[in-house]
Amino acid sequence: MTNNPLIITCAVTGAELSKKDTPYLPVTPDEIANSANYAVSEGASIIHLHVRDESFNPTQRIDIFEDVTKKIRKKCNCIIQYSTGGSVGTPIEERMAPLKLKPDMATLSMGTMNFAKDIFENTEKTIQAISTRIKKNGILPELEIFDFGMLDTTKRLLMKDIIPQNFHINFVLGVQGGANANIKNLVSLHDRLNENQTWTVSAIGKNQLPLTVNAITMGGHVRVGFEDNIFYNKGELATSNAQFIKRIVRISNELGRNIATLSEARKILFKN
Ligand code: KMH
Ligand code: ZN
Repeated sequence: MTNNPLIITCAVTGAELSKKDTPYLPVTPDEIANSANYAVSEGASIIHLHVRDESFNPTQRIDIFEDVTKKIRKKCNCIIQYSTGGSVGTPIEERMAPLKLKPDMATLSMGTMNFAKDIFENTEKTIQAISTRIKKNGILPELEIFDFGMLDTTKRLLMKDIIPQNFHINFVLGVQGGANANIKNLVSLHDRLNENQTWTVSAIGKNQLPLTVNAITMGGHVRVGFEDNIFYNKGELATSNAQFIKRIVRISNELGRNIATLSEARKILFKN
């Protein structure tokens, strides 16, 4: 077991679900900020942020990101990580627009893939454009690795100086079109990282719990929340994001791994 404290990310709402999937999904600015605050109060230190417009559809509108960010900052201290993936089909300029607000972190997806029935487009040109914007605004990128080849792309683009040297990795496993969410895949992906590389696992649906628990024992970090999973147990909807955080905190403590405070999380990720 590692003595590296566990950083918990909460992916509060995502871009793919609606209240039809679960009535507990936060979609208004107040709901998202309250849900983030509750998650942070239970032990999350990173909030992975997507926002919704007035019709509750996913949007990358700057004014809404600004509003939600202000609301979260008023309620609690945490690392705010903006999505640059948006939802499938969001034009690239829109995806990057909120980076102007200089969040602490932002996602950078490392390749084009099938995403359920759609295509999530991240050509080298797109990756370079988002990465340039991330660098320009002094933001720490979290590289979203949905499949094995995306780690090869990461190495290649690092050599070409297209992505910054300091980044966090998130293995997002179980999206239809990407690598399956199983322990063999997690271990193989992890084996390919440099020794000091920080990483998180996100797993879709019922695999969220087993994969995050494995990451705790492997020295990685975890992401939980409605973006990836809406069920607390089989057939039982979670009623809040905080419910997932509480469970991870309890399990991690039982396994003898402390939860990172915000300043510990900052030190681990930002190396300062
Ligand atoms: N909504 C997905 C298409 C990210 O946040 O950058 C992309 C996604 C990754 O959620
Ligand atoms: Zn996301």
